Amino acid sequence: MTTSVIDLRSDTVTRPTPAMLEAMFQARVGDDVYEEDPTVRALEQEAADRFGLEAGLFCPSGTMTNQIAIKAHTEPLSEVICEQTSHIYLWEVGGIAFHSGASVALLPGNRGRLTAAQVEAAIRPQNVHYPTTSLISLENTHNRGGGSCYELAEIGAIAEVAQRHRIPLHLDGARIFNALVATGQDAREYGRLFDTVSVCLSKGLGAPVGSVLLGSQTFIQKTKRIRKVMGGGMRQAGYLAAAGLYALHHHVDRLADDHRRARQLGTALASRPYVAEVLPVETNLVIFRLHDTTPADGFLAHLEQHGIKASSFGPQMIRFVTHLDVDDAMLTRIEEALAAL
Ligand code: TLP
Repeated sequence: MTTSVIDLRSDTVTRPTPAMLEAMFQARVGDDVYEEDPTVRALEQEAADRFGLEAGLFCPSGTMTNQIAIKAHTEPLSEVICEQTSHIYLWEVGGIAFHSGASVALLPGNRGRLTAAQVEAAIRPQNVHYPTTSLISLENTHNRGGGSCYELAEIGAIAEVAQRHRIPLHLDGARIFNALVATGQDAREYGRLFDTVSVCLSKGLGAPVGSVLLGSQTFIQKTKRIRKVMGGGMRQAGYLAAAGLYALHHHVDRLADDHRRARQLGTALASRPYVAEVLPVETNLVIFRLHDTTPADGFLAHLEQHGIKASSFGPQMIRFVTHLDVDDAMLTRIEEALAAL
């Protein structure tokens, strides 16, 4: 009997469902650099409307939407305030320095979340020795924080600080739909509080490729040149946008299943003697620390023998991610493998 591999490394690993593939095959397409792809336009507008923002820009990746936003909001000799483990700083190859020539003010978060007081204290006073603070960036859900979600009230307080100091506020919302489903918050509240929002379609939503950057009409117009110079101007991208539209229509509510399965895995892990700590499970990411007596390499090798892939997330830290391609039968197999160690 062959058993399928269970891939818990990321929610980026999903493959399109047959229905999503069918939607892609049926897409009406054109050359998007000429702004003639009707499906890309439909996706950009629908994503913008959901957040109550004016316009959208379809890009190949979340790294690109974040880095384009940072480039458009900042200038050299300025600084971005963000959390010290945020994706834009930790996992985007130093892109803030490379693309924007900007500095970063790194703040320690509570599982990735910042407070308004922390942000306000990090805003630079006018002084020739300092860069100017040009952008505040938050991440929700927070990846390194274990899929943690912000309270809307805290974001509101940070947005108030940003507005008072006339500093734009960007959201890395790679997993914003996970946050919305887990908390019951309204996407339009995010559009009210943030100047720009990056939304990924190829994480929990299950599209093969793509992210959308949302903002005002003027801002998005400006970002088109930046996307072009980064090589992100795509042609008949409607085939990909169709997958994104399908995901928005069919894969949002089901994120609750991923969250339930992640909680179940969190509980199973907490009961294992070799697990020292499991971060609170709020969405689809489960981050846990192994006792020093169980080396992470050996633990991952044990899982591999059971056909399970997971990733190391720092010394003795492991991340499990639930997604569209992890079902309840697989959960049983994972629990058996954990019990067998
Ligand atoms: N995150 C990936 C890895 O890069 C770590 C993952 O497996 O979680 N923002 C956040 C919060 C992300 O988690 C990611 C991807 C991105 C942006 C970048 O998205 P892509 O991979 O589309 O460039």
